[in-house]
Amino acid sequence: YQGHFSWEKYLKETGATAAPSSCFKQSPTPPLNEFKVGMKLEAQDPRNTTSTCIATVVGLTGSRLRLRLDGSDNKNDFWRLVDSSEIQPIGSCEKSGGMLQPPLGFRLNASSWPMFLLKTLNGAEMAPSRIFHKQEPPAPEQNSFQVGMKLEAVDRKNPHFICPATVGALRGVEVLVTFDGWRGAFDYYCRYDSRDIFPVGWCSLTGDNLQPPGTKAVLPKSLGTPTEGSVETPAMNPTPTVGRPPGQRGRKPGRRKTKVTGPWSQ
Ligand code: MLZ
Repeated sequence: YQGHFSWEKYLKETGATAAPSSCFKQSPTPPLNEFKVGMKLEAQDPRNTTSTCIATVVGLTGSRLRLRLDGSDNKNDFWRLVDSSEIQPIGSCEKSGGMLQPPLGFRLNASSWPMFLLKTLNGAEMAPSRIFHKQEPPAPEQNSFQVGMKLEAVDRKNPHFICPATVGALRGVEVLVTFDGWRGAFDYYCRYDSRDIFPVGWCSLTGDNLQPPGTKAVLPKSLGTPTEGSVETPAMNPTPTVGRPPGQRGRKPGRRKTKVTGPWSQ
């Protein structure tokens, strides 16, 4: 589902180019997602990466799984690509001589972990090994992103969202991911071979829901206000800001209630 956002129009509008798929550590065709809600598997605890835990698939979105660690709460869900090396079939840990661990923040007494493990696995639907992907795609040899290139990226503050983004800067093996229309509020640096960044068109191939850009455009300093260095671009803002009482202009990121579409909409 693509909402109403069209990369084709947006790239024209912004005069920008898409980062070539050779820049990314992603497979050229997104990996097939054959998981089902309710299936259990082994996953690294994202808050304690030396632990292998039991996780349940609580949602599916494109080539990604929404996972919840058994024995944890529902406030710490995390998302993984189906070809992530951080997930594996149940039994893998034991095969390699390891022990399944309780998740960080296990809601019961630690002494009840062995019994909890038995019960959680008893009669569980285990994700079959054949639906796991043998390995992650290879990482490109070097960071070949360039400032200004467009991409799709996981919003790490709202990891269920994948959003249109622009390379804002390069720092060795790192890339500054800036989210279009959000004035820097969600930006982050990641390695060029991060699994959280995707080529333009990824979501339309996986069926993941690509969010439209926000409505705040960061303009060159010479055009922005001296204090903020950023203003709203009328051309990109569907709601006129003139005529509204002062102090009510624009919105704070994170408070938007309604979906907005720009001139790049279909
Ligand atoms: N709840 C927020 C989400 C913002 C997501 C921004 N992603 C770059 C809002 O809709 O305001």
